[in-house]
Amino acid sequence: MIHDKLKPFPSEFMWGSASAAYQVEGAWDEDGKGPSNWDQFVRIPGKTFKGTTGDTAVDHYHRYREDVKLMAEMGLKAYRFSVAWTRIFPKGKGEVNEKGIQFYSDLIDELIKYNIEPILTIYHWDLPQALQDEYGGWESREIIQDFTNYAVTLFKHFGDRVRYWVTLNEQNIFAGLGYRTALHPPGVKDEKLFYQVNHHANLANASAIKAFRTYVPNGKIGPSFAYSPSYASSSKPEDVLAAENAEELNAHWWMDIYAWGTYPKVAMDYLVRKGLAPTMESGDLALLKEGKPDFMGVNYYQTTTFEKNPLDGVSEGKMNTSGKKGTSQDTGIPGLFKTTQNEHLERTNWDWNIDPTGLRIALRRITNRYNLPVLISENGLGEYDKLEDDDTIHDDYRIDYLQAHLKAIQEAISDGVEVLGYCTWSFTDLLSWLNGFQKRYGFVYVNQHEEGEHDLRRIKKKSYYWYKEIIETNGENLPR
Ligand code: BGP
Repeated sequence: MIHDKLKPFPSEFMWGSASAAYQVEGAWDEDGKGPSNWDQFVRIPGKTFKGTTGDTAVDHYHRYREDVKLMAEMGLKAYRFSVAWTRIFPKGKGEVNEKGIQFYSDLIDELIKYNIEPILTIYHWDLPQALQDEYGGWESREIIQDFTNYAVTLFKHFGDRVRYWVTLNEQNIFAGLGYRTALHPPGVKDEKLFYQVNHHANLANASAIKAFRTYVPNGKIGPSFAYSPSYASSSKPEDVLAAENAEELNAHWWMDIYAWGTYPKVAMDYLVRKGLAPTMESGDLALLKEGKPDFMGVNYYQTTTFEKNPLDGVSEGKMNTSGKKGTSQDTGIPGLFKTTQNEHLERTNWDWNIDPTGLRIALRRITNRYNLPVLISENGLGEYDKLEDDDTIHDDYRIDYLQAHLKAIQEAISDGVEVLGYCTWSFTDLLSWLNGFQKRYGFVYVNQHEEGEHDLRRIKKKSYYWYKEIIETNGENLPR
């Protein structure tokens, strides 16, 4: 659709930014916090870029007041952050750690003081290590009860002040990288277990949403899905079919469950044939149907292009975690699909495709299939930034990236999509899970590095002032 005039952004649009506990907080063993799976994983040699850890991260735990003040100065309308489960329950369950509750309560109050809407993510990948040790974490159905209990604790303490909630961040990524490619904890490669773990996560998600209705009846809740829309590499029908396979197994497999409580039929038939389908118990499907979200949270970074993959074709390829352009490899599932480079798109130094129109396509597909409002819970550009001698950072490439994506959102809104808000990834620079501190996303530079001097100073980048103006004008002056 080509519009001669675009609709304005809604007046209540949440101009936001996002983070996650492990990536910003630091203070990994302070004030009663227990160890998480990430605290343990990063200590295994070779797992992260130059062995970086979140022990200090960007020290948000001690500097949250300074960070929130920077948000307020910018005029930020919403801040999405996650709670570290191990601050609330150091062992995942049992006694509540009051100091953990206090930290998030203070953070929420600080945000509200400046009229910044808190968007609380219950789980952004940092599982209590105690639960991993006791019963394998997500591998066991016991997690459903423990996760629900943890979520209810948050509802009870913060439900009076927090209206927007995200249950699980990128379930598809933490299950996939944890159990398929072994790049995230617990570092397992087991395709069958991956589908089982994912089923448990679906049940935990539904169970928490069901409980939410009792404790926070006026709030809004949904998962955040890492959606990378599938393109076909050519108009050859076999490539189009490969892209259909990918959309069904990489996207509908999650979003159908979230929205409808049902697994997509063709994908399920395939997994049953392969002996990979999750084992279900009676009552599971009923619970999944009771977990309907208020919105679909979407983390959008890029699209993926697919072509036919023969039965003896490509399987797992390498991810680029070094920032050396061109070092990633294609991946695939033989008999289903394989990824291929899209020659129409530029790529970042970490080989992520830059595709603003893909975001519009994502929003359109979600709206057409599920008819749910969308919260864009993450979008941003990870790049090298240079701190100049005069303490400036000229991140025009980030401004270009975000501006083009905002334009695509406005076009989607003009198409008829309901978008609740836009959270950039991220507000301050933070730790990129596998890529260290050199892959930066923030509006605010943090002087933190793998090596050398790092005083954790906060410095506003050029993009900080750009987003401030976007917010002030409610996105009115985006270039056409
Ligand atoms: C998402 C995660 C974020 C964040 C972002 C950027 O998948 O939800 O936590 O890390 O991706 O990814 P990366 O840090 O790998 O560049």
